Amino acid sequence: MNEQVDQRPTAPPRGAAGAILLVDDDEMVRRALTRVLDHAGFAVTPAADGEEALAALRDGHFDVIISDISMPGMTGMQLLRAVRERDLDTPVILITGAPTVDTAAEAVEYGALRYLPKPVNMKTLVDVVGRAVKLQNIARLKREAATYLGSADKLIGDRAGLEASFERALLGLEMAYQPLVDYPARRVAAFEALVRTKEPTLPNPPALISAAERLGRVYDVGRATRRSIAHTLAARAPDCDIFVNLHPSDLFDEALFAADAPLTPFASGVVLEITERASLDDRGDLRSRMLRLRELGYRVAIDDLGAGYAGLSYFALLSPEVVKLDMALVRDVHNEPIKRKLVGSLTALCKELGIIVVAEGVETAAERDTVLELGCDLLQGYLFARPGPPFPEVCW
Ligand code: G
Ligand code: MN
Repeated sequence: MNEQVDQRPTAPPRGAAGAILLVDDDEMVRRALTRVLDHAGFAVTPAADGEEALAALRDGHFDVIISDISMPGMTGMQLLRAVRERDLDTPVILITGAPTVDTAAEAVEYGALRYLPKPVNMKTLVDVVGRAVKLQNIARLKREAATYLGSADKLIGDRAGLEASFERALLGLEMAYQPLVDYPARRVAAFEALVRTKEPTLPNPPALISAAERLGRVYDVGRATRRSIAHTLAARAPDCDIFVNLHPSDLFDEALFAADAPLTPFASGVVLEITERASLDDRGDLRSRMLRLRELGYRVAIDDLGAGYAGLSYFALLSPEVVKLDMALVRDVHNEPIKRKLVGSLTALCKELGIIVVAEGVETAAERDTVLELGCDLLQGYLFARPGPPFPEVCW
């Protein structure tokens, strides 16, 4: 354990980096980890077993829980389940002396943020815990945002004729493009491709997606839009990225990954947007799928941040390069102190994690100036251009 001495970062004020609950039945491990985390500025509460941990959780707030998996009495996995019954957000990091693929998979399935083998590399631990504290802060702000904005409407459609409407809509799909601008540089950084339909019964993307979900045809929409986008891609400026919306379940469509898939040749210029409005159910291999997308050259954005109900697992699993703040957060941000604070804090935290922040739905100069002042990197909205045929001019 001597290695840890050299790896201690310069110490911030005691406890300022976050409150950690550390659960391990091995006193030596408890002491060693506490010492390192304490030096890194975390306030550590040690617990010798699951019961003690749950008692500590009843009494206090913790930003992150670190737990051994195999302990007498309650296991780390059982503790994780008990924690999740009451709280969906607090990141849990599990550590184990006997790592297996099965326990790793189970840990992630139950919502552990990370799974670390013993002996724990102290630098990794400090990094992972620091990141987890930030994710926990993002989760808390997101919940505040969702509460403040009210939850999105649920779409209710009529089953009759849905299939026929859907087929017509699919045949008449078109893509509209809207610029994302680097305003200070007066530069178009990217275009988002937005699906449009000519079918009056399914007039907008949410209606189309909802129909596709009910018919089990979500992949068909994704494949059709990606085909259409690929036709347009060659016509864009070379340094201009394209943002493409994916339904979370498209991540499980093998057609997305194929070498001859329409977007594959353009992957390094494509950012895949995954909305927070729909739930992302990990079918077990999402991590490896995300890796495959990165290997193909894609980057990933979380879309509509603040509007969805997605938990931390979104961030942990997707590791986005970009986040797009929901336009409800941007609307009147200059007049609403709570929105201003949420946008400022979310932007600052994301940027600390190296994530590019896009403000969506910018409609006025006042909104533009405020989101720029709050640190957003790229701006999108009617103020600059409405979505249109490739490629709309920007109104600076
Ligand atoms: O969920 P997603 O962010 O992909 O959807 C963006 C939607 O918002 C598109 O349908 C687009 O037409 C719309 N949109 C884009 N810019 C603005 C804007 O400035 N104001 C409003 N109200 N809608 C916008
Ligand atoms: Mn989008």
